[in-house]
Amino acid sequence: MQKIKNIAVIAHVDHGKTTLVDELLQQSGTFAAHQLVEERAMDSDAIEKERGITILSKNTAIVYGDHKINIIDTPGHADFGGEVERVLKMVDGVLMLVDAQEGAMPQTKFVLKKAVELGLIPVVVINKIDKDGADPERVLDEMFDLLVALDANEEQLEFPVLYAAARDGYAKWEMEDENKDMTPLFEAILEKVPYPKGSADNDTQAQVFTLDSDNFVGRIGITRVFNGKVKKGDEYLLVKADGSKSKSRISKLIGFKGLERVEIQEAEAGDIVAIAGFSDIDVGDSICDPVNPVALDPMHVEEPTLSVIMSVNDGPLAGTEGKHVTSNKIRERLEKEMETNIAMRMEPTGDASFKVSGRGELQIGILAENMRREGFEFLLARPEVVVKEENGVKMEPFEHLVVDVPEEFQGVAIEKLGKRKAEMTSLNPMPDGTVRLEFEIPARGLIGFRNEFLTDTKGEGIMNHSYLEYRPYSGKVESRTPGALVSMDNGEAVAFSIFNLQARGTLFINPQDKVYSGMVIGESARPGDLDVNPLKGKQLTNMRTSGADDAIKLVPPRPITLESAMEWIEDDELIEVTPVSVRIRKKSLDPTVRKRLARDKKNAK
Ligand SMILES: Nc1nc2c(ncn2[C@@H]2O[C@H](COP(=O)(O)OP(=O)(O)OP(=O)(O)O)[C@@H](O)[C@H]2O)c(=O)[nH]1
Ligand SMILES: [Mg+2]
Repeated sequence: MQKIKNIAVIAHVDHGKTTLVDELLQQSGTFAAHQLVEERAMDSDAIEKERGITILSKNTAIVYGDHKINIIDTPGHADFGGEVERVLKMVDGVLMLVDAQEGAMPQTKFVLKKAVELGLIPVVVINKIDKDGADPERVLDEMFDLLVALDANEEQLEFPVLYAAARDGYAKWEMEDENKDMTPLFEAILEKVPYPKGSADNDTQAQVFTLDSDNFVGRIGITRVFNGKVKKGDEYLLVKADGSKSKSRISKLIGFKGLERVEIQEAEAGDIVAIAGFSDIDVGDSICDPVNPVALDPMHVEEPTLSVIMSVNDGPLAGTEGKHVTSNKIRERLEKEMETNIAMRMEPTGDASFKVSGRGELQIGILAENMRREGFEFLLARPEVVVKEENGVKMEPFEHLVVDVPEEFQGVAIEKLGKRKAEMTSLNPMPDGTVRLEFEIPARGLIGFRNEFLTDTKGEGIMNHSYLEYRPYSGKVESRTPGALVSMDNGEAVAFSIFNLQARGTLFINPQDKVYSGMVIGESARPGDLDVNPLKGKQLTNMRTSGADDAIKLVPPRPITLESAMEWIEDDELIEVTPVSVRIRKKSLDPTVRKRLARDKKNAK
């Protein structure tokens, strides 16, 4: 029987997980000498490459001495915490990375908490010790205190610690040791991570934790075998979360080797393999012995905290830019997403609209971004937190927020967060002259905060947050103050009128951009919406050429991205998403209807 270790690499965003996995792959000799491997090889998806972040967890396997090490690289952004929760149930140990300068951050706490709850002993890797501001001693203390605060047991408190610079390819047991290679980290994995429990002699029990597809064999379940064996060609029973069962043969069994996949004949308890042959295989499903099936616990991860209404585009430009525009197409696509993404939910809310829930704006934003790249077109409303009722009390999600600001911006940060119902829990001066402020804040208060925070701190503030828990509803929080500049006409924007409108606020559009009545073309400098005309040409002569028009010097518009739009919009606004554009519009395009609504709202106050 093969000796196997199963580990997940977990950390706050950007603390170096994917880079570390690169080095483990390199230094284990998994790649052939001539094989060209790009940086952060595990971030294989297009959006991951573009943004330099991991979105989906991915697994790989290396051979080190007489051991096989299955490694799962996980995402660090708080919105993908559900992904990490699920993966942790598939491994026997974790490499808990922490940046030697930044120290324990909100998502460090979140993932460590989940690991501790599952009884895993973290191998703490203090990474990026090459940084000028690195302070490994302090960070080690922080990690210890964090484990104490998380009620870790005696054994967990005696966690092993290594110091590393993943990018430079070394890890060591003591700071004084020489910077050599990753050998100490390999040793730590072999010595400190327990072997898988379970036995190849028991009845088969395996569980799917990620889905994948293959052009030739269809749906593939990436599966941890907990007991028994899985063999190509044999028949097994698939047990779903709802208890329903179906029998099928394994048509193809795939093992992992570095970045490659290889066909294998069988795999034993303890291993991680990809299985094809079950047409409706899903995340959380158990693959069991057909005679004596004992299903594993279906996976429950924490519920979504944020939701957005997605609906069919009904604006004047509908259908002009997208390929898939109907409610049926959107429904099919969302249903497909929910099969693999167990941290998200979807429910129809009308004929042509769906409520999509997830962990945060980025998670929902990435889904929307993927959809537009696939040719979809749709509208998104303002994100709302998922409010629950517990014993008759209205509850809402709270987040743990850490902001790092230069000292002079401490006052404004505290004041603005106060208005958003944040409570400060600590204030610590950092060695680099910044101040680290920690808060507990209703998730509602964070919507739209990032933009304001960056402006207030002249771009120097850094904020990070992660889900904490549900608490009683905290009352009204402040939202956007500036109004919108709303187009009152349909057509193409004219440079001359954009030039004149610059005095009214910040524009989102360029000359020649398509606009329509009710579309938001900028942020007003004042509160309250303003109807404006971006089509008005210069009154002098109709002989004017577009060349003359170009001569006007315009301030570059504020670019609208999906996520910045989700942060910015109000209840009465929508985002129009198409493969080529992201626009903001008023819910009701008719100016008279809008006036009446505004009046009603005012009277209601
Ligand atoms: N100075 C320094 N930088 C590092 C080190 N390791 C990684 N980095 C850099 O840190 C950045 C983030 O690295 P990633 O490996 O993508 O981090 P990650 O934890 O996988 O990030 P997410 O998957 O998005 O959570 C990259 O720019 C790396 O080059 C290190 O040891 N020292
Ligand atoms: Mg990564």
